[in-house]
Amino acid sequence: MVIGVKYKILDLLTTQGMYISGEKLSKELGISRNAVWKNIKSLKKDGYVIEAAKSRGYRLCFSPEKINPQRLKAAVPGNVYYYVTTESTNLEAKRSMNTPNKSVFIAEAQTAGRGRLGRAWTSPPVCGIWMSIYLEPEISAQVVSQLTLIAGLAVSRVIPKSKIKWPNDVLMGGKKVCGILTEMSAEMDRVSRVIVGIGINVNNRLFPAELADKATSVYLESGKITDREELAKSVLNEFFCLYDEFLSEGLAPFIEEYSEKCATLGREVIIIRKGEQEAARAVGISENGELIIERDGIRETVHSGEVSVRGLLGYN
Ligand code: BT5
Repeated sequence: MVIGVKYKILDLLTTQGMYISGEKLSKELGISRNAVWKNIKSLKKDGYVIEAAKSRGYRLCFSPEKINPQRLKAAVPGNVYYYVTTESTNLEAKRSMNTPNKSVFIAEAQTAGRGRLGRAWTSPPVCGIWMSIYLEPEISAQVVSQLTLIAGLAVSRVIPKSKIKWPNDVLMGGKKVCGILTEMSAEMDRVSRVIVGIGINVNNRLFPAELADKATSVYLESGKITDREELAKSVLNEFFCLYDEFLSEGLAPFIEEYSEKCATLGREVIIIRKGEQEAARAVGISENGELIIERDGIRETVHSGEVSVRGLLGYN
């Protein structure tokens, strides 16, 4: 049996995260239906649980590389809530009740992973870190978006050779390896809960066609399989350490390091306001974590959501 084919089947099952027919697998890989079946059998022997349903095909239900929530707890001051599959860990954290501060919601797969502004986040099973950190900080609503920068810094400290694309992406080789979605609920400017969602592509070997030119994984950039549980632990240790310092000192102590890691600086950016686009140069990060831009010799700061960076992931 050709080892490569077996892992290609695993890639396809992992990337799709849903049923894929034997016919499609055989066509895509140029092998017979019988060879598909033999490889599936061999994957099952390795500990993968693959469900076969008549007329629908195969679906990956369990992979031996799963994260162990008890072990992850070592890096989490609150509770760990673990899901094999859920819609979105941000959603789970938001819906949760009586959750201790600094808890973590983590899933092997998300069926409706979310990005900003209603965009989708692709979260196939057992190859990434899809997690949300539940926080109850005593900070004003204006400061909450700074937690996105703190999370980005935590991730980029842990992933070698990574860069940050302001405000919420971590890049490797110029492509997106991690996205961050910070959400909050507040009453009268008093923040009651903040959810910092972090998605990291770790061992993904393939991406859907529409993401192929802008997404990457730690595996694709380093050529090495990474232990997701260890990586998640390192990110969480780093995050909670930065977070405590952030609560007492604010963002100021981190601006220098953030700026050094920030791939946005020195680039031409497009500012989008009320549908109008203007070009400017990104020159710095302010004490509040805003982007400082320069246009015709005049400097100003802009918030996230108003900026798109030319040459980095297109204009996305
Ligand atoms: C983000 O949004 O980058 C925030 C992503 C946050 C995901 C985490 S996973 C745990 C938690 N639970 C959730 O439901 N979400 C959080 P944004 O900047 O809007 O980027 C979204 C865009 O990135 C999409 O429109 C795609 O173009 C691209 N994209 C989608 N999935 C991707 C992936 N796995 N890797 C790289 N790029 C992706």
